[in-house]
Amino acid sequence: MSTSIKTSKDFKRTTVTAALPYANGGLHIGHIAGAYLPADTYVRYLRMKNHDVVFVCGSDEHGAAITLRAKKEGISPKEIIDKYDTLLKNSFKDFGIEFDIYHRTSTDLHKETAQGFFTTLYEKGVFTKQTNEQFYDEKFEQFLADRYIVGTCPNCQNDNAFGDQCEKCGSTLSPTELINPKSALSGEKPVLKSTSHWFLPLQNYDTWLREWILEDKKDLWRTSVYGQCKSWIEQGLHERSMTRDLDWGVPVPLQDADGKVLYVWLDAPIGYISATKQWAKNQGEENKWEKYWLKQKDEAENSRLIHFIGKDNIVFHCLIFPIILKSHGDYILPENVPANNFLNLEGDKISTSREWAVWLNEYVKEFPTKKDELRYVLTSIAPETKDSEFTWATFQSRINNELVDTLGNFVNRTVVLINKYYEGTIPNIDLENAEIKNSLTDFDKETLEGIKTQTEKVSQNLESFNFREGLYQVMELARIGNKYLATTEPWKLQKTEPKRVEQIMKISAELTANLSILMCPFLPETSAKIAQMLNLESESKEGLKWDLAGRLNLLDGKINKATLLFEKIEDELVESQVKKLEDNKARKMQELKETHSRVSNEDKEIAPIQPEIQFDDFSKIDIRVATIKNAEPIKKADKLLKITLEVGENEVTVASGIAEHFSPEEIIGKQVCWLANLAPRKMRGVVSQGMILLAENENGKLVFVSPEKMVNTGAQVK
Ligand code: B3M
Ligand code: ZN
Repeated sequence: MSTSIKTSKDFKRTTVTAALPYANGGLHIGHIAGAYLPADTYVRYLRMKNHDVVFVCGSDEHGAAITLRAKKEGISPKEIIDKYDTLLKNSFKDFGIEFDIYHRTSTDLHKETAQGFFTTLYEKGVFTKQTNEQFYDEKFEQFLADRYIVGTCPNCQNDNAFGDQCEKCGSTLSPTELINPKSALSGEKPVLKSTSHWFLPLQNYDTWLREWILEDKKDLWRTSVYGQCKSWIEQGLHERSMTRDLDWGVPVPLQDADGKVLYVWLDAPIGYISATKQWAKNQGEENKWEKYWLKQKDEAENSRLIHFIGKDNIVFHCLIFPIILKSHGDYILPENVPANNFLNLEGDKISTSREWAVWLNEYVKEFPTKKDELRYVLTSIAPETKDSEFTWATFQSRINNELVDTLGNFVNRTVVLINKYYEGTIPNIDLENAEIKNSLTDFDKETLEGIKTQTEKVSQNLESFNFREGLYQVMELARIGNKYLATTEPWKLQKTEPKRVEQIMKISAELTANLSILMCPFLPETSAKIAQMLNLESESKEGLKWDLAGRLNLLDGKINKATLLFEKIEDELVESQVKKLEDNKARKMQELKETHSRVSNEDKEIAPIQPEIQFDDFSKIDIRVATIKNAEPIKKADKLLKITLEVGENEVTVASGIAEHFSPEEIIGKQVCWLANLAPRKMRGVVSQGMILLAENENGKLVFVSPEKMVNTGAQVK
């Protein structure tokens, strides 16, 4: 039996989550359109209704992708997550996405919460321990998490599919399904090696999922979400490993699990819970989180859980996380998961690696007064039912033709005329008075009815997560207003029928006030500007109250002067933004090409090989492994560092021309190869013994020739 559509009024409270962005990159408009803007719009609506809602998000700081990036940048995962957690948090804040808390999964509170979940499920016997073959990189001596394995997707032949997912066709994969798998660390073919992990047997929940989703959510969840769940369930569910051989993540809280961490997709959704716990702590009410996550004694007191995500996260939020919550037993389950599809950009997929993206922090910095414009465009083209596309030309046309010419024009004419005809005083007409109503024309009544009709339509669409249609219905009210003024033409009647003009301007003012309320969840800054112009008092710090919408006597007394809501987007802006994208793409492609050509040996120019020598010649040189114990600059010698090497029991000094490539502190402790029996020579007052061996990389930077693993100093290099 499918569940009837319940709305916010059917629940005491709502817990809204937005997908935790990985802390290894910035936010682009695809992320915003995909999950965060719809979530923020929805929560603003709930707050306007005084509904008890908590809105949580935070940085997803574990997972292979972060360790990959750390390796690539030669820094630690901690440095990566600290850098991007700050960028993510500031980007959301500067754009006006207003979470109740933006937490992070590297905190101890999250670790305890996630480990607690694992232990509960473990003690309930939910997991099955299996020893199986996993891909292992022999060069890096590391098991490879799914994300570390790259290969060809068996479904769409995409050569850059990951071991867990193909981002091109969205299919979920397992590493052994990849064609020609390669390690993302060493680039070499990984070997299969046995290791033990704890699996979640999804197949054991098949009957429950068929009831909980296929029956109960049939008319409740979006078709695309329901359809994806249906195909997963009908394809046949199987166990999935919930632990990984990684040195970065939430350690598995078991004795025999050294070096193993929780699978990021087990730990991350629990991040919603730990975020709510932290939020409660910040409120000084440590247990306040419970009513937003735990089943209450009286089921009617249960919070409603809504997950806002992109379509690539559906399986984790609709199948895996609910199974974990259900297995635990104390938690509520998601009521709805209004996942969006993907947003494309200027005819291509948005790509962080190719820098084919409009970054949120860059947009806010370049257009600090155009946040609502971006909200408007992204909601108007939101990929709610299928992928959609952002172009700067669309950005321009939507703003100029809809925001400026329709919404801005109507509001401006109404406010200007009321100031012009009545010095800003709203005509004192009670539109609910029967006698007044009878004196109105049919067109007046139709227009007033439009206020109520549009209020109903906008409410219904917000309640059913149809934000694109909801915003369209807000704009429909602005179109009704424009048509009303254009048809009644009050500016022609002012001298002959002043009383009639008072009616027209009162109706226009009340319509404008309703516009301010209805647009508030979608365009908060514009709503506030209109409310300020109309002196439409927001009753509390949350701003306007939703229950004012649809009413006809919201305004009385004086209003303020008109202020400009939007300015036209000029062609130059569109051209410069498209050029910026093209330039970025060209630069990135050039970089990738240069890196490729430099690294691919076949076309690399190398220094000519020295004349041939005999083995006896070679056996004369003596190269040893040494450890750099100390390093310091040499006075008046910019290029030289005075290096002290530990060689077995001895210490030797070498003057090495690497001062422009390394700072002393960054090389202390490094193991190097040292040419031991090169005749000593005096350099800038330092007697240099032997020579440290270095190579020059593709960028002309010097790199040490070091043993692959630590060895005793003094060891001979043969
Ligand atoms: N970190 C975001 C992504 O897949 C992922 C979401 C976690 S929500 C618990 O891009
Ligand atoms: Zn694919």
